[in-house]
Amino acid sequence: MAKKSKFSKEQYLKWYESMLMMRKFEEKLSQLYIQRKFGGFLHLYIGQEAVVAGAVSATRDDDKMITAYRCHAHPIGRGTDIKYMMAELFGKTTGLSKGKGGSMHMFDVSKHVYGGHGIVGGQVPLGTGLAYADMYKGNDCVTLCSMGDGAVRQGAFHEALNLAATWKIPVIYIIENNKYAMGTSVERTSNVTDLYKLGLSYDIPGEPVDGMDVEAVHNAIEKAVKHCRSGKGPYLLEMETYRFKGHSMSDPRKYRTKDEEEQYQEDDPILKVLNVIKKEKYATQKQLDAIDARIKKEIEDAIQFAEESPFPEPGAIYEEIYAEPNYPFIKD
Ligand SMILES: Cc1ncc(C[n+]2csc(CCOP(=O)(O)OP(=O)(O)O)c2C)c(N)n1
Ligand SMILES: [Mg+2]
Repeated sequence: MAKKSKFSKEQYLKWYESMLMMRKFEEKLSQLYIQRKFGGFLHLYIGQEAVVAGAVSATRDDDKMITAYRCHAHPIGRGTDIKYMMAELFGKTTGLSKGKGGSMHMFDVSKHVYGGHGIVGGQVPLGTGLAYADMYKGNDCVTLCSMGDGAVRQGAFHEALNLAATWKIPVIYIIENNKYAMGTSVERTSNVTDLYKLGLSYDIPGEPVDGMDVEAVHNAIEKAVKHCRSGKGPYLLEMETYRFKGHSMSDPRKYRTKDEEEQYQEDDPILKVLNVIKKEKYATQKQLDAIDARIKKEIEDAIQFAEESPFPEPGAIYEEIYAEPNYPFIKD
């Protein structure tokens, strides 16, 4: 008899709704972008949704998340209201960062999501610092610091890992290996293509994970969290995943074949979750249709909210550039 999954019906439905929202939200964004409803860059996470969904289910709400510019799924996974994200994309004052951040800088500190960073690898020392702050304050939070396969070739990544291991900082480095950095394959950037091994020279344990399978992601993060919370220092996970769309909206994808793309489409992480829901009869077709309709309506409402919101006054460009020093965690 097949082994029963340790995950409940509720967990499966939660994963499904959250991942479907990530997907539908971004599919809509790509239409809106082509219609020039907003500008700037747009990098879609489509195909990689299981990584965020599994990370969210295996962590506490007060554990921090930080990532690169492919950053719409992280706040959605944490439950950020998408109307504030849509307004951010539209450059409106009601956006998460008052319209000044845009697609690449989705921050929602109330949900412990710290962006959204455009400099490749820039978030790795920052994430290490977030985790260090928690350690300094004496709580047992961990930080999930995500990055792409391209970011691991940056010096800052290696410096951060060295410090985290030396000081036993509670940070989980999540390398989302989607096989390409823009159009450059992992193989073209280094002899070391097993990215989970990159922490080993700093004594950081690392593992490869099937990043297209939300259960596998959850289990791996759960194990890494246990390690970090118990004071053993950092952990590194290589999520093997794939982005179904181009690097950004202007990418003809000439560096990979149609065959390769189709092969990964068969591994769609949302379809896998849906198949379990159907097989285990966790929801009827009517209930699934209701989830679909709910998501569609929420997205339409978010667009309306964004369109009806005001643009910032021109002078706002000078506001919130510098912050007053405020170090609440420094003890006398
Ligand atoms: C320091 C720096 N160098 C170059 C770039 C240009 N750039 C933007 S995205 C990118 C590729 C990064 O790929 P990866 O880390 O694999 O992340 P993915 O886009 O696949 O999620 C590059 C080189 C940049 N933003 N920052
Ligand atoms: Mg990549």
